[in-house]
Amino acid sequence: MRRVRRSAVLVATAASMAVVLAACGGTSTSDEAPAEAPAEEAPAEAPAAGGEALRVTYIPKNLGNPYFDAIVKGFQEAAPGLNMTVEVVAPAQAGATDQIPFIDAAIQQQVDAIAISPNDADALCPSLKRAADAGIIVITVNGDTAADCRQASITPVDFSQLGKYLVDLTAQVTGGKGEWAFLSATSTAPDQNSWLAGADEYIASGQSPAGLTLVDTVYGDDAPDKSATEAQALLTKYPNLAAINAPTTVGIAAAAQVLSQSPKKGQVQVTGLGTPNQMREFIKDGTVQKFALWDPALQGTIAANLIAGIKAGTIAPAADLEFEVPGVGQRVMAGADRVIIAGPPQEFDASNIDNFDF
Ligand code: RAM
Repeated sequence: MRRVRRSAVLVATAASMAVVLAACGGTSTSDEAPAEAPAEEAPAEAPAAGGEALRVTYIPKNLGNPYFDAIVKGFQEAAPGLNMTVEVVAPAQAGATDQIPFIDAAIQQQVDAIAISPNDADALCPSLKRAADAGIIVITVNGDTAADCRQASITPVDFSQLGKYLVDLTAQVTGGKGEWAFLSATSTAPDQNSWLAGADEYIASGQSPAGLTLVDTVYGDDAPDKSATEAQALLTKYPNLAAINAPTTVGIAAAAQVLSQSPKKGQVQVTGLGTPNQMREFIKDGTVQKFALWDPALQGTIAANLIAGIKAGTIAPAADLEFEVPGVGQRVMAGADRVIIAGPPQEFDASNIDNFDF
C-alpha cells in the first residue's frame, strides 16, 4: 500500500466532463469466482477470493428509485470476481431513521459488511457503530454520515464543488437572470444538504451570478407525487419564476413532468441532477435544456472492491491511501475523512442524451 498526497479533486465543470456510458438495472446479486492477490509494490488491490462468500448488505435511501438500481448494478458486476453476495434492502420512504431496522437486521445476520446510502448524517450513527463493534465493515455510498460512523465513504463527485456547480448550471439555462428555487429530496438527506449548503455559501460569497435570486427551497422527499406537488406549488407561488433546480433524480423528473404539461413550459427552466433514461423525453420535447449527473454504477463497483479489500486486509482505510479498483483504476481515500471520489461528472443535453442508457 502507498500513501499519496491529497489528489486533485474532480470539479463538476463543463471542461471536466467526460463521456460515461453505462447500463443499469437489477436488484441484488449472489455469485462467486476467484480474483487475484495484491502485488507488493503496487497500490492495494482487491483480495484473492475463495472459501466462504463475503456477505454484504447494501441499504439504498429508499426503494423504487432507478438511481439506486444503477448503484446495485455496479455491485452486481463486481461481486462474482470477489466471491461476494450482495443483499439489497431499503425502506419504502427515505426518512431519517427509516434505515435503522435494516442496519439492525444486518447486524443480527452477522454479515461481513454494510454499505449504506444514508438518509441522515447522524441519526444512523448509533446503529452503524453497533455494527462496527460487531466486527462488520461499514462504508457509506453516495452520501455520508459523520466520519467516525464508517470506515470510508464513496462519493460520486467532489461534494464541496457541487453546490456552486448547480448555481452555475441554473445560470446557464436562464441566461443568468431571474428567480429560481431548489426542489430537493428529504430535508435530512446528507448528499443534497451538502450541495444546498455549498450553493448557499457561493451565493453568500457574492461570487455567484448577480442576476439570479434563490427564492425558495422545497422538499419532495424523493417521492414522485410529493415532488410533483411541490414543483406545481412553486410555479403557482412565484409567477416570475425562471427556473427550478432539482438536485435529485426523482425531483427533476417530477418537475419536468409537471412543466411539460404546464402553460409555463418555455418560460420556466428545469435543471439539476437526473438520469438520462428518465429525462430523455423531456429533453426531446424541449421542456429541459440541460441537466447533469454521473454514472451511479461506478460507486457500486468501487464499494464492492473496497469491502473485499478491507476484509482481506489488503486495504486498511487511512488518510490519503491510494488503492486500485480492477477495471476502474486508482482511487484515493482523500483526507482524514477518507472520502473516495468515483466520478466523473457528466452533462446531458439534446446533443448527447441518446449516447447514454442509465
Ligand atoms: C436521487 C437521490 C440520490 C442522489 C441523486 C442525484 O436519486 O436523492 O441520493 O444522489 O438523486
